[in-house]
Amino acid sequence: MIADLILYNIGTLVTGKELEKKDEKDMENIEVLENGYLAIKDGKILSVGEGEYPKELQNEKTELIDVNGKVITPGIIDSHTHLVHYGSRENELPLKIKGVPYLEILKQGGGILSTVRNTRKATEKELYDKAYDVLNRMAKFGVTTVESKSGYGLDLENELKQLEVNKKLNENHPLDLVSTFLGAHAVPEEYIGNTKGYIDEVIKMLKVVKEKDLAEFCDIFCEDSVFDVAESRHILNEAKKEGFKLRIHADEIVSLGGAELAGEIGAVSAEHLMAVSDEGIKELAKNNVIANILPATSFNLGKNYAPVRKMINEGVTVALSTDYNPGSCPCENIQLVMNIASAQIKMTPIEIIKATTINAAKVVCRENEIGSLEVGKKADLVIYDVNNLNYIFYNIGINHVNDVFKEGKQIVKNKELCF
Ligand code: IZC
Ligand code: ZN
Repeated sequence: MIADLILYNIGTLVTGKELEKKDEKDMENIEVLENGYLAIKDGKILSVGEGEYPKELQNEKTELIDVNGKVITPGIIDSHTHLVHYGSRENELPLKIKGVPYLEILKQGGGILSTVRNTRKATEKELYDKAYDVLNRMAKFGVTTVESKSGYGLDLENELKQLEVNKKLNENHPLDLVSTFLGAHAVPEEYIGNTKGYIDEVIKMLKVVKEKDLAEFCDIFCEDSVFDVAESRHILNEAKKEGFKLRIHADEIVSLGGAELAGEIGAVSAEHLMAVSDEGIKELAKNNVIANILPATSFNLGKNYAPVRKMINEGVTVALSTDYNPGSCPCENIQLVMNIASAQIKMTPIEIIKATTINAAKVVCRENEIGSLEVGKKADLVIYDVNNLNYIFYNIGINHVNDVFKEGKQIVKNKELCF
C-alpha cells in the first residue's frame, strides 16, 4: 500500500506501544524507537519502524517530511477537563491566597456555584466560542483528544446546553471530544438543604442525557460537604443501569473512600486522589481502576500531590491530565502538568508520556483507536522541537511542541494553528 505521508529521520519516536512489564511496578513499558519513520494513509498509521522507510510505501504523490532528528510522541490526551463553562473566578484569588479553603468558598456560594450562575446565563454560542478558543490553545500544546464534562448547569436545561456544546465542538473542531455528564458536581442553590431532592433530579437527567446520546461517561464530585460515598454510590449505580461508563472525583481534598467506591462500583477511573488511603490504593490496583492524577490542581491549590510513586509500586495504572476548570485549576497547559509530574512527583519522562497517551486513552476507553502509534490506529502525533525526550522535562515552562497532526492532517505547523 502507498502512504499519503511519510515522516522520516525521527530522532526519538515514542510509539507508545505497550511492551511486557519487567515487573508489576514497571511503568516505562512502552516502545521507543531511534531513527524512526512513520507512514500514514487515510488518517491512520500504515507502517512504523526504525531506519530507512521502505521505498515501496512511496510514490510521486506521497508527501515526505524530514523530522531532522527531532522527537515524536502520540498525540496527548487530556482525559479530565471542565472545558465548557462561562466566566472566571479570579475574584476568589485573594481569598485563596489568604488561606480560605476551596470547600469553604463553595459553602459561601462561590466556587462552582459562581460558575453555575455564569454558565446558566450564557448562550450556547458564548459557551461554544470560549471552549473553541481553549481547544485551539490545547492543540498547540500537543493535545489531540479532550474529555469534557458538564456540571455547571445543574438543571436539565443547562446541563443539556453544555453537553450540546460538547457535541458541536466534537463535530466542528479538529480535536476529538469525549463527553461526560457531571450533573452531580454540586448541589445547586435552589436545592441547598435538600440534597436528596437534587439527587432525584440528577437521576431524571441521566435518562434524558442517555436518550439524547449526549454523554458516554457519568462522573460525580464525591467530596466532603458535596456528595458523600452513599449518595455517590446511589447516583453511579443509576448511571450504570442507564449504560454510562463511570468515573469519580475521588479523595481530592478529604479522604472519604472515593477510591474504594470506584473499585466497588467498577469505575473506569478515579480522579485526583490527593487524599487517597493505602486501602484505597489497594482497591484501585485490585479492580483495575485507573488513577487519573491532576497535579496542576495540587500546585495551584498549594496542596500535597497524590502519592503516585506508591500507586505505581502497587501496580495501579496512572494517567495524567490538566483538570482545566475555572476554579481549582485554570490551566490549559498539559506540558506544565508534565513538568510538575517530573519535578514534584518524580515520574520519569517515559512514565509521563505513557500517562498522557496510552493510559489516558484507557481513561476515555479509546485505547484501540488512539494513545499509541501502531498500525491501524489514528495518526494523532506531536513533533517536539527538541533533540531528545529528556529536554522537554528539563527546560520547563515553555511549549516544546512544534507540529501536531490529527488523523494524518497537520493542525499545528511551526507552533501556529493551520486548519
Ligand atoms: O469549578 O471548581 N474540583 N470540581 C471539583 C472542580 C474542582 C471545578 C471547579
Ligand atoms: Zn475535575
